[in-house]
Amino acid sequence: MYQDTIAAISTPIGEGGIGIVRLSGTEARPIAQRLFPKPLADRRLVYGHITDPENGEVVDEVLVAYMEAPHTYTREDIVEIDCHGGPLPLQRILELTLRYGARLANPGEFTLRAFLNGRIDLAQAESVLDVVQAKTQASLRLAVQGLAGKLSEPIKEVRGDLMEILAYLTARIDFPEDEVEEQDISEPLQKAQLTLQDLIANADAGIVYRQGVRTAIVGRPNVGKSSLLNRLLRQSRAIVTTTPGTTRDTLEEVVNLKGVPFLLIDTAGIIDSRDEVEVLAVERSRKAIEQADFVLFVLDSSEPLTDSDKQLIDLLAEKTVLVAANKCDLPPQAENNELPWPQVWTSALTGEGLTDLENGMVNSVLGGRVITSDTSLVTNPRHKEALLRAKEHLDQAQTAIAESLPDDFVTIDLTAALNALGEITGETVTEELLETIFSQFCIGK
Ligand SMILES: Nc1nc2c(ncn2[C@@H]2O[C@H](COP(=O)(O)OP(=O)(O)OP(=O)(O)O)[C@@H](O)[C@H]2O)c(=O)[nH]1
Ligand SMILES: [Mg+2]
Repeated sequence: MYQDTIAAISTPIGEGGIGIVRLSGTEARPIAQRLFPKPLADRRLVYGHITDPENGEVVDEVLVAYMEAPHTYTREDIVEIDCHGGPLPLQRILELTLRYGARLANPGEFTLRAFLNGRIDLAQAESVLDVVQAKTQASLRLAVQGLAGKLSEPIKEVRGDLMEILAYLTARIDFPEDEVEEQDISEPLQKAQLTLQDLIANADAGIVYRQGVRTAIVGRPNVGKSSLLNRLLRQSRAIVTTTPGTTRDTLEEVVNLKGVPFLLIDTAGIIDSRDEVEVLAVERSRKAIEQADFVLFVLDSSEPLTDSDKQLIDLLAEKTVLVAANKCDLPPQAENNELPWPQVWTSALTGEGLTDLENGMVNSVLGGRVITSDTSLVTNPRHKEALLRAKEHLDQAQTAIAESLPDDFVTIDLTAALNALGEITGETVTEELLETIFSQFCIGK
């Protein structure tokens, strides 16, 4: 089924120093040799020229590497043609490989083959994309650990333990009591529950590292939202003036705070308004709040709370919020302290409190969890969801045991838990799920 040979341009579109056309499959080498007649040896880089066999025209000067199966990215024969990194040489070489029998690869198909041929599991395959898309050093480190199979290890261990319990219960159902030696299953089950619980507890932090945090900076006009954004970015990105209503268009910038990628969204100050442009701007701010994972609510600490502030507070009810009581260089107003969220004092003017602000933001989104350099975390919402399902089934199995229900009740839940875990590592996975996962890759990966 996966015997056809695929080809794709594996480097980004555009101009670059080099570009790579990659081939994978049993015909990879014969196809390459049609365009590149010099002998290819396993894992040798050979210098020469790609020529069009039809007219003998030289297409580009190249280096060609042949890697023999099974010790390759896909576990199939692979040929990589390094040519000059321009759209034309890459396109011409790709076309020639297609002319001589290769098929254009689907998105992520090289990695899909690595999975289907058993070189990596599904979680590792997904980590490939995380490595490519990593936003900070910390997210890269977690992705590389995932690629190395660090996340899959505990999951495979739990699956192994559950399979043993299941085998024992099945034997007990199939054979008369006295033929199967009594075993305690509650304890190994509890161990599995704890492992899953640990993974789930840290998953939100992991997801934050992988995906970043959409952060809306909101507050009424003129409190210093844009000034704080500039401080966090350490550059004058947003326009700051003494006139309320300066920011009208939403502005987005990424900043890395302690390895956590924050996508900062500066919004227009919210105030009731009849001016048409301002009404639009306010609408955009509301949307920004709705879509945000996290809200930085900026107040002017030198003034009492106004109706606009209170109106905003109502919009923030369901959100994770950090309050920045800004303009703390001016004489304070005591009554600002009654808000139901953590608060830091800042001055965008002097820079005071900026470290507190950054720490506060990181703590708010990581829930105070400390991530050491060798922690490996669940970083993918799909994995977290499957873990939650698996955990729920284990809880039910444990209840069935406690209530001395017949073994079948336990085995049904154990099987369901096994399947849920198998969706993470790929032992139990549907065509649709594979399709969804690999369609996120680009062609050539
Ligand atoms: N004293 C003092 N002034 C500040 C501070 N932060 C901002 N300002 C001043 O407040 C005014 C408004 O700042 P902006 O950053 O434009 O405020 P904003 O919330 O983005 O305003 P809009 O875009 O109009 O909603 C400017 O004159 C800033 O220099 C601060 O911490 N202390
Ligand atoms: Mg502004």
